[in-house]
Amino acid sequence: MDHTLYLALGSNLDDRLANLKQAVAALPPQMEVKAKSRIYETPPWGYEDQPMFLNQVLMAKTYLDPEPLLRHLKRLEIALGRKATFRNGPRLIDIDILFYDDLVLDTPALTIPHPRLHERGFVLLPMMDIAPDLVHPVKNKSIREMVAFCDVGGIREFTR
Ligand code: PH2
Ligand code: MG
Ligand code: MG
Repeated sequence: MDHTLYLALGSNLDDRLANLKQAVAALPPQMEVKAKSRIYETPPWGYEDQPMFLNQVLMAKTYLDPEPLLRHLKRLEIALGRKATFRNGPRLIDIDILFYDDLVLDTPALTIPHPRLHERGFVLLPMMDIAPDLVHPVKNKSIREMVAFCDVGGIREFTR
């Protein structure tokens, strides 16, 4: 478990809270969850005509290398019930790699850090809960600095 990983979880179909909880529960033994943000309800970004999302970010340790990790997460999404839709469309569960150590990687299959995280309030605001001082290895800006420049309108903590 010698790599530090940040993951973003999102769901906007069916029982969104249960979907996030099942995803967190499904991460071991390949990943050991060390920190969880609060859960936020967030307006859909990119394609607006769909239900509100629940979003959460996690810090975990893993022994998997990035490509096997990505393949594993894709399999998990399907096992948790995700069906193929369109880009930015509704999904039962989305599990995205945000950061992996200080790694900067750009291949056709995988870009780390996540290429759009710096402009997404639904990622940056939850990241403020668990790693406000984490510095983006490409932008050279902390989460705290990036969140100040992004739109967090309509995002609220989710409480039932
Ligand atoms: N995920 C997307 C596209 N748009 N909007 C919100 N609020 N939350 C998401 O997780 C999200 C999104 C693509 O993965
Ligand atoms: Mg995503
Ligand atoms: Mg995804």
